[in-house]
Amino acid sequence: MNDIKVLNHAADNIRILAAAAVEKAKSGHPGGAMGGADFINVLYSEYLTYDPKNPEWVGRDRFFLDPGHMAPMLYSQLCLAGKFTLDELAQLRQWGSPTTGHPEFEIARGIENTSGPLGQGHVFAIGAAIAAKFLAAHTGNPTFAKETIYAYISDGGIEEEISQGGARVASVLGLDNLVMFYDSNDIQLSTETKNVMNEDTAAKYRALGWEVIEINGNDAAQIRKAIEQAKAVKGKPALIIGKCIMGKGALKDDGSSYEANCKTHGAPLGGDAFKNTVKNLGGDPENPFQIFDDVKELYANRAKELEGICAERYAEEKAWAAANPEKAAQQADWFAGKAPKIDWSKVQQKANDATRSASAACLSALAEQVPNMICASADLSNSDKTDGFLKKTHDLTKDDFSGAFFQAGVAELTMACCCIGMALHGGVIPACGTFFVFSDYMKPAVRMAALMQLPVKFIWTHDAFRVGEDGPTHEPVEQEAQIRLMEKLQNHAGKNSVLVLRPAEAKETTVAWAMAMENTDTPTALIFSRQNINDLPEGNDYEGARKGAYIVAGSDENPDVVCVASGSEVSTLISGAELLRKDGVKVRVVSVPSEGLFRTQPVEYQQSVVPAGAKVFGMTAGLPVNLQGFLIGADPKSKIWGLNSFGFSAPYKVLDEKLGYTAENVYNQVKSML
Ligand SMILES: Cc1ncc(C[n+]2csc(CCOP(=O)(O)OP(=O)(O)O)c2C)c(N)n1
Ligand SMILES: [Mg+2]
Repeated sequence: MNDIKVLNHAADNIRILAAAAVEKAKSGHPGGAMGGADFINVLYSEYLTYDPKNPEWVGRDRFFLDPGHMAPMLYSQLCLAGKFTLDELAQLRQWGSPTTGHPEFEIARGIENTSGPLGQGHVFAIGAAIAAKFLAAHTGNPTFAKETIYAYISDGGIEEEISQGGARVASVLGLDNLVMFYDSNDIQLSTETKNVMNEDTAAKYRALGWEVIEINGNDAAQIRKAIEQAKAVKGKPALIIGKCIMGKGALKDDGSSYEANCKTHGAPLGGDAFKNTVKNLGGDPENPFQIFDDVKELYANRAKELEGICAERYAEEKAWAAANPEKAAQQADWFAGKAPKIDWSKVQQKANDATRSASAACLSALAEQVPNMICASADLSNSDKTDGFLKKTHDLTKDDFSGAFFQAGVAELTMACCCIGMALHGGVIPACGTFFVFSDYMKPAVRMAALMQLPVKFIWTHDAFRVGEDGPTHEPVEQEAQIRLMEKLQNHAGKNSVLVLRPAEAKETTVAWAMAMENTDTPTALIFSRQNINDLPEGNDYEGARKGAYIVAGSDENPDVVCVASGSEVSTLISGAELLRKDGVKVRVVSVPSEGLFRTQPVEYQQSVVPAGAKVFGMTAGLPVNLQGFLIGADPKSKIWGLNSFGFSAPYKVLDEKLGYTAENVYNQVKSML
């Protein structure tokens, strides 16, 4: 067992490094990092099981830092563990440096995730814990049952509403592989915590079914004991509430205490205060970027210890792999993130079906053919038709993770963050469904998935105002425009950050799902109709959807007008085209499941679908902006028929009539352009 004095010295070392990095950057958050140093040091020097030589090891423990602003603490810790150099730490927040502000994830460097948006990060950890349980049940590899997922949460994360959803899910699923540390330092960005929160957090989590352990979060012996206790808990998640001192060891320029002070939350300690603090913590203010000798030894010893621990775990894994060669090969593919092989010919679409039902047919095949897929719904499985998946499997439950359906309850952001956490864990393919209008509740998570290039599948049904009878609150109008903005935004790799697909009808839905499953490096959003939609004409080449937009079968050569739409509006255009043809108007109909994808095609292809100077008529059940890209370079008479307002309520056929989503209106609008 390590000497407590050495542990304290190491924690002081982390405090010095974190404060120094922020001081050098002239920006950042030293206070919380200094308070949490004792916990992270005990965790890394004695408990966190990972292979320093093989960061991708699937059976490793994982540490998720919810308050991303405490990145200086994690970077400093990872310096002690040899994952970053002191020079790299000294480049905190600088252009091109590996020590960014709020890092996302970089497994090679030991960063599973830090969440900038408070609250999401610990729910990513909950998702990872679900993935570990799922993999334990579905592979039988004993390593997954030995994983512990550690989450670190702060006052901000506890206050965020998502913590309610996360705590509920973790409890109901009995995630005893989850240990969460709450850095309860009574201070937040602009106030003391007592000004905004008077709950009894321990009682709250106990009421939610968690094991709660309360300690002094700056006492290494208490931290050690608490982690032991938390790891031993069976059948429920554990929360360690550590009372921590914000800015522990910090002194002001006059030498008085700078502890428990809001000002240390988000600014360098500054000048003499910094120097006094470093001295107080036993460092050299002139040369603060140092690792003490006894701390080096502590981590060298831990590295040796880990070698032994990993060797034992690898031996177990090897024995399992030898006995289960097929499963072992499959597991390797799962963690490589390969697109699964799927026989789509097994999907038989019914004629003129709603695309949500067509999606159910695809999900049914996926449940049978993709054994590492987890599908979720926020209590809408029979409406969003994720029940197509559910009917072929069963719910994940506390005592049984052999199923593959995650009932998230009515908590869309929680559900999305759990799915992100599953993807961060690796080895599984998560998908989640709800009504499109509630994508609003999920947008912050979609953004994180997009930023981190995680292939989560978002299934959104009831795609337009045609849910009218439910009332205006349930009618998406601006949602498609919002989510399509993410198609215009590129990720670090220079790819559209989200693939957004709104297929025109049932068979195109199959292709959309195939594209979603083949897309392994960004999230995919799938937007489906509630109502039935007429099939596209015989002979349609659905593979065109892979280019984002394509000419629908039955289109005329040398058209007078090019009509563009996505989703069910494509079939409205086809009906309108029939009327126009009676008048001798030549019409081309273009289905555009994704304009973002279309814009990545060679210009020649784009021009072959919508030639420059063409008269274009677009129809969208969302804001006109959804299709306005097609007006660029088009004949000036071109126009988009869309919705510019919301607030209607009626059966959908009446709304179609009233709002102009009819063949007759297509006819009238196009005629007025010619
Ligand atoms: C969703 C979200 N809202 C607001 C912020 C801005 N912010 C960063 S830290 C913080 C408060 C942090 O308080 P606490 O979590 O207690 O951290 P400590 O001050 O103890 O370091 C806020 C409001 C954020 N990062 N995420
Ligand atoms: Mg705090």
